[in-house]
Amino acid sequence: MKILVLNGPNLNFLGIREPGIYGKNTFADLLRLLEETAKAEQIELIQYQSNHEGDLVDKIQWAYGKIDGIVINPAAYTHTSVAILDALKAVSIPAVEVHISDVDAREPFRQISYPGLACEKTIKGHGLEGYREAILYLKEHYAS
Ligand code: CA2
Repeated sequence: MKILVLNGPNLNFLGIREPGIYGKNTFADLLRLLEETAKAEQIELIQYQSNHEGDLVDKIQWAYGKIDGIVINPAAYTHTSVAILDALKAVSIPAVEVHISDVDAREPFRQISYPGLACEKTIKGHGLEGYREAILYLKEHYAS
């Protein structure tokens, strides 16, 4: 099974600022968790982080016909991006949305997710562990 993990803007700064909201773990820690999970679950995993909406749309389009499942944390684009929503709908690859923080307990503007409308499931507030949960969900439901 091939899974694409997408991370949106500023997530590469994890652990550097705002540890009260996003925890002390760094982006390098997240990459390690993804590698370990992929190895343990015998999954081929490709990860991609970008600060640019169009790059994320391009990567979702690239996944068409190549990837079996997408894990996506669109970061701030969660709350604005119809383009990412449309891309997920266009490729129709099973997707799980992940948020490190519990967005429901934060500002009202964080409580809407456009990409989430095209996702099978949303995991929020479980920290980095949410990414592992998302991978396991996709494996359980979509591994052939
Ligand atoms: O909780 C999440 O995972 C979010 O997707 C993170 C986004 C935020 O805009 C969403 O509402 C919820 C922000 C990611 C920015 O990460 C930072 C990392 C270090 C310092 C500041 C921001």
